[in-house]
Amino acid sequence: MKENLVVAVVGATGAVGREMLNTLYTRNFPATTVKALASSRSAGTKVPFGDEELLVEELTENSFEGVDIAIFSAGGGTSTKFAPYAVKSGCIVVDNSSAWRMDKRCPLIIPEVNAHTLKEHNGIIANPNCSTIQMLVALKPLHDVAPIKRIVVSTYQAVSGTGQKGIQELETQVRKLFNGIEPENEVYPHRIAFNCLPHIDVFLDNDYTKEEMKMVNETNKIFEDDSIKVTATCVRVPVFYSHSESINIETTKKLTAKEARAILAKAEGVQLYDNPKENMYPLAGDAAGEDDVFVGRIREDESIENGLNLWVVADNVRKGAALNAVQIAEKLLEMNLVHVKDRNLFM
Ligand code: NAP
Ligand code: 3JN
Repeated sequence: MKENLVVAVVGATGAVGREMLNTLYTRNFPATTVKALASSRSAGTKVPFGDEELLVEELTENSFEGVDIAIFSAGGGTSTKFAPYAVKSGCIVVDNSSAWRMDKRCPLIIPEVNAHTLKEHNGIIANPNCSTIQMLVALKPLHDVAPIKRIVVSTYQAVSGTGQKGIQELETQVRKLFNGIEPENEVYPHRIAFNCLPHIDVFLDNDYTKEEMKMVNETNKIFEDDSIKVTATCVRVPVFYSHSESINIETTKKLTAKEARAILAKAEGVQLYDNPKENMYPLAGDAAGEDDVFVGRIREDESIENGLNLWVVADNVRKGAALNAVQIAEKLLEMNLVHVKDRNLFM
């Protein structure tokens, strides 16, 4: 393993960046130096790192000199512009945005699902969308036993998926409503407090949202199979942390609910939480702050021959973003892959 490892967190002041620092610290990631980078707006401020604080520096094209691994969560525009400079400096990028996810040169990684494709990396490794990550952590062990033909998913996504401003908007609206004041909407197109919005990210020409199509395209890339049919409806709900998903799968051979439970009980990164008679099923409130993906409500779909329904919940900021990214960085170390083959590939 490389000695004196230097890690940078780009977007360190954001909801994901802060969780990334927390995750690096609590998992004892073997970095000798951690750099906190953000825009000029927050340069000079401090962010917590365990018992210490890190001084936030402004992200520039020269920020990556001497940095081994940079974990980006500062939006697609920042990743598109700055990840190539990082690679040019010999730094490996783990990117949380959608900027590089569908680029053929960039592996799209969920460590429990497709870590083997990490060895093909060219300097930029993409972290999938949070909704894709939790869905595929739960489905991969089933797919290995009974290959999946079709997925129908509806999501119930927490406001932390929109970052600090989403959290703030829900809190402000709830406070105002309880004080008899009609709140304004600044972040979402409609009131999110006491409401559900079937609208995450922008609408595309096919009337799906970009978030919905991310789930489709990322699933095909990660499962390395474009023949798997996926259709998604993504909904923002007034929950602070953890996305919930209702997932229906059609498999190529029969998998009973009992068999599925037995498979998921042993699966890496999964906690089976499925005892309806005791009112036991995964809840957003319980998954918040946890690392695992929780699965319950497993039932055979009685409307088709080989189908299952599942309810899947995970902390979107942790497994959906920060934790998955740090796990990718851990795998890079474990697989001895902390080197860039061609520094100019993305310039
Ligand atoms: P957030 O709370 O709004 O934080 C945004 C962060 O990006 C802040 O640290 C901000 O720094 C920084 N930033 C913005 N523009 C910048 C620039 N030009 N140069 C340098 N830093 C800049 O958002 P978040 O929830 O943490 O999400 C951040 C990004 O992570 C998202 O845009 C998305 O791409 C990705 N994300 C991915 C997932 C996933 O599903 N895997 C989930 C959530 C988010 P300042 O303090 O200086 O403004
Ligand atoms: O809304 C959510 O729950 C997840 C949001 C993810 C997100 C937010 C802003 C920009 C992304 C993402 O990861 O796909 C992006 C992006 O396109 O980078």
